[in-house]
Parts: sequence; structure tokens; C-alpha cells
Amino acid sequence: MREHITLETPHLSDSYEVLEAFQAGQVACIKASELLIDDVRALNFDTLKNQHRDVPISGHTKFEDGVFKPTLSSTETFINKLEKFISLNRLPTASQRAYFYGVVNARRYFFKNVIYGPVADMHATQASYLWLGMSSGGLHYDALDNVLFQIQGVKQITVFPPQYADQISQKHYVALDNELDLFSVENKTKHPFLSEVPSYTIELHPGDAVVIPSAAYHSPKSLTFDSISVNSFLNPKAFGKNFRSRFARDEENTSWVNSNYHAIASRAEFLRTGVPSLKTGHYEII
Ligand SMILES: O=C(O)CCC(=O)C(=O)O
Repeated sequence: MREHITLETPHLSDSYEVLEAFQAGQVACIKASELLIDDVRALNFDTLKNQHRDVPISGHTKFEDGVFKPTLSSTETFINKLEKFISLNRLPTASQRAYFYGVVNARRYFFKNVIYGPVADMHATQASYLWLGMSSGGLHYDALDNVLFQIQGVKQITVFPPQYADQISQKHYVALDNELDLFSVENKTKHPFLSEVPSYTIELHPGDAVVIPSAAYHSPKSLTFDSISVNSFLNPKAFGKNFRSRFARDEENTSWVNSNYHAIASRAEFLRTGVPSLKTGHYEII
């Protein structure tokens, strides 16, 4: 079985270089402090439980026939159960991993924008999500340019350059027999691209961030179960410079998702009714 090819990840020094990376379709690392507001960098389980206890969190991120099936609980309940599980010092079963993998719509419940500076200025909206606990390595791409920040704990992420997206799949998710061990023999046998397409494997510690351009397939996996990450999908501006690379993809079957007229309409709908009209996958654009 052929070894997979690991690329060396470039490190960017400021947010102007992030804009260039998006344009080029370049995966890269950067210090979170260059982009992420202080209030988000300071989050931890205690602040989440004390200041945001009732915020709804979707656990059990599960896709059946492409449908997102969340199990809702409050952030306080979710974290209390997760902390209890961690204190038992046991390896989770697959269903426990799914149960303790939670996502919160950060834009709706916490902060309108988590990214500041030139990257924020050059995009129309940010759709940000908080990822808690046991990210299980599901391999997928997203339509929007994205930055993933590590706040607490350690996460490993493997990212494939968007130039190779067509060689990987046309689908949003790649169904793997073994999500936790991406380059396992069983996965490589079924999916030859795993030996053929080069990738970056990055370990994210608190204060680290990774730039994930549109169409870059990625597999995020928590190495510690107390992990808190936040990501921000960047919706390009209607007028002015568009930073998406020539490898960027639109959402499956919904190329209109990246139309800013829809994003503006979705925002107006959200302000009026509390419910956005536009989704990209299960992500709301508000
Ligand atoms: O960190 C995670 O668990 C998921 C993040 C992710 O998939 C993303 O930022 O697109």
C-alpha cells in the first residue's frame, strides 16, 4: 500500500496574506490573534456554562441521506455531561463520540462577527460555528472560504488542496469506513485518492488557526475531548473584489447560495422572523 504524501504547511504572518491564500486556493496556518476577536479567544467551558448556559447545542451530528439530524440540548447540560465523561477516563464508543460532538451557531447566539480586520472588511457576512468535544474526522468540503480556530484542547485536521477536489469526490461528504483513521488500509483500499492526493496534516493547539479555502476537503478530529474550536465561513461581497479561488465550488445543487442577494434577503428574513431563509448545507446564513 502506497504511503500518502504529506505537504509542509505554510505559515502566514498577517490577514492580508489570508486574503491572498483564499485567492490562490492555498491551505495555510496563522496565529489566531491575527484574525480572531479577544472575546472568542477567551472562551472556555466555564464561561460557556456560566454566561451562555441556555444556548442550544446540536449534538449527535449525523447525516442520513444527506439530512442533518441534531439532538438538541443546552450548552450547560452538554458540557456537564462531557466533563463527566472525560473524568471517567474511558475511550468513547462511536455513538458516544457522535453524542459528545456538539455544534452551536455562534453568529446567532454569541457574536455577530468573530473575525476582525481586512478579512472581515472584504467579506459581506461571516457564518461562525462553535465545535465542542469529540470531532470525529468526517471528510467533507465547504462551499465558502473558511478559517478554523482552536480555543481549547487539541485538534488534528487533514486538509487536501482544493486543486485536487475533483479527484477526491463531487459530493459534500466522502463516506469512509474508518473516519478516525483517515489513512487506514481499509480507507485507502476503497478510496485510492488517499494515496495519490497530497495533503496537509496540522495539529491545532489553543491560539492556532488554519485557512481552509472553498473546496478543500478536510477531516477534523479532536485529539483531546475537551476541544473547543470556532470556524468562520466567509461570504464574499456582492460588489468589489471577490477572494474566492478559481478552484472554489458552490454548494451541491444550490449554486445560488453564494449569491449575495440571497444572503441579504436571508438576513432581512432573519431580522423579521428569527429564522433565516438561506442555508448552505445545515449552515444558516444570517
Ligand atoms: O472542528 C470541527 O469539528 C469541524 C470544523 C469544520 O468542519 C469546518 O470548519 O468546516
